[in-house]
Amino acid sequence: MTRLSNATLGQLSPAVRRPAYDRTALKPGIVHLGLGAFARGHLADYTEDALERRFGAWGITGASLQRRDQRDRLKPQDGLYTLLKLAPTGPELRVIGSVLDVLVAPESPAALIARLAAPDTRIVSLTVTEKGYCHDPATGKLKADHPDIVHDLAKPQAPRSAVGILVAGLKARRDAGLGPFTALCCDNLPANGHVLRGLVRDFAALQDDTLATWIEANGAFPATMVDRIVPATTDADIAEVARLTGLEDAAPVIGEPFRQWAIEDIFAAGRPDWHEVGAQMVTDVAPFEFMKLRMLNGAHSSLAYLGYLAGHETVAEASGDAILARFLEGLWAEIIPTVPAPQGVVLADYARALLARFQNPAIRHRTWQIAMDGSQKLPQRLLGTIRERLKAGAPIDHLALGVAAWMRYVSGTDEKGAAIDVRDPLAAEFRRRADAAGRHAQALSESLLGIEAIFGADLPGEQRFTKPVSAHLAALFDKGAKAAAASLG
Ligand code: CS2
Repeated sequence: MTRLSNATLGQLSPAVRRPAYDRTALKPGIVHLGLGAFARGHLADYTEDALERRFGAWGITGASLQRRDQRDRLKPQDGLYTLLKLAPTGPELRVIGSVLDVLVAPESPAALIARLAAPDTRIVSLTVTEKGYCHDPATGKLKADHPDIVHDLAKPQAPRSAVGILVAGLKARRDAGLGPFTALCCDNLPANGHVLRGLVRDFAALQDDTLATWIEANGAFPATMVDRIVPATTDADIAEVARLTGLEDAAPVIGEPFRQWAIEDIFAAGRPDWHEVGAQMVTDVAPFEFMKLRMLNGAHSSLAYLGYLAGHETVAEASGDAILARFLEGLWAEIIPTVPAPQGVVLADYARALLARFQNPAIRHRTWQIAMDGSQKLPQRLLGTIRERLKAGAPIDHLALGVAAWMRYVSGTDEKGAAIDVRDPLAAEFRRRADAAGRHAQALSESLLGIEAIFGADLPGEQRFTKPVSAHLAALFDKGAKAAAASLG
C-alpha cells in the first residue's frame, strides 16, 4: 500500500479533508516538547484550523524527549498524519499538515536547543505528562534530587528533562540578545502555567541567578486547560485508517470529536489565531481547570481503577456498567459543589455530557492506560476536592472509594489473582508497601497514605478521610469493585 506523504496526498480518498493552505510556504514558529498522540490530536488540530483560517508562520517542530519512534514514523510521511475522529454516528477524517519536523532530543540536544533559540521560535508548548515535570505532585515544587534534574544541572548543554530543555533554550536566547518564547504547558497539572514558571525559575536559579531574574521579568507561562479524549493508537487503528483513507499511515491519531482549550491570553511573542477556531482565550483559567481536572480526570481515574478491577478493558465498557455509571453520578454530585462554574456552563449538564463522552462506544480508551501514573494524578484529580469537601464538612464517600480503588489497584493483583502491570514512577515503592501489608486493608491504606509526595502531611491525620478509605479498601478486597461501588447506593 502507498504511504502517506507530500507526494501522495492527492491519492487520499476524497472523503478525507486535507491541508487547505500552501504547506510548502509554512515556516516554523512553535516547538512542541512531547509530540505524542494527544498533542497531535489537540494543539496541532487547532493550529491546522488556525492556519486554514489565517495563514502565518506557525508550523510545529515536534521534539521527542526519549524515544525516536515518533520521528521515525513521521519523517517518511513529511510530518503528515491522519486524525480520525470517532463519533458514535461515524468517522470523520483529516490529514494534518501543521507538523513540519520532529527532533529527537537525546540524539542531538544541541539541535533542539538551537531550534529553541532560533529567532522564529515564538512558542514552546509541552505535553510531557505529569511526571515529565520532575516536581513533587503534592506541592508543585521542583525535585532537585530527581535524577534528570541532577543530570541537567551537571550537563546543561545536554538536558534530558523538559525543564532543563526550556531553561537551556531561554538561556541561549538571552545570551543572543533575543526575547524569550512563550512556554505553553498543555498537561493536566493544576495551575499548570504557574507551576511551570516556578519550576523553570527554580531550575534556572540553581545555575545562574541573573538568568532566573531575566526569565521572571520577561518570560510568559500562560495557564491552559486542554481537553480531548485521545487513546493510544493501536495496530487495529492503523489498519482502519489505511482502509478508510486509501493510504498507509504509521502514525494516525484517534480521538473523540469533542475538543476544548481554555488559554490564559498572555503571550510573549504572539500566537496563532486559535481564538478564531474555538479556543477560549480567558483571563482566568482556574474555573475551567477545576471543572476539567476534577470532573473529567477525577472521574476518569476513579473509573479506571474500579473498572479495571471489575474486569472492564475500556472506559466505554466501564461507564456502560450500570453500577459504575451510578457511582459516577454520585461522584460528580460530590465534586460539583467544589467547582466554580465557568461562565455560561451548567455543571450538571457538563457531567451529563461527560458520561456520554465516556460511553462513546467508538473510542477504545483502556482503563489500564488511564490507571498509569496515579501518584502524579491523584492530588489534582481527587485529593484537592477531598480537602475542600472536608473543610465544608461534606460527605466524601464516592471520592474515598476512588482513592481506595487506586490502593487496591497498586497492590498489584487483580480480583482473579492475576498480576497487574502497575506503571508509575513510584511503582517499586508501592510494591514494597503492598508486600509488607498483604491484604490487610488498614495496614495497606495506612502505609500508602504515608507517602507524603501524594497525600501531603495533612491527609494521613484526617480521620474523616482515612477511615472511609480503609473501610472501602476492605470492601474492595472482600467483595470486589462492583459490590463495593453498589454498596454506596
Ligand atoms: C486521562 C486523560 O490518561 C488519563 O489520565 O484521564 O488523558 C484524559 O483522557 C484527557 O485529559 C482528556 O482531555
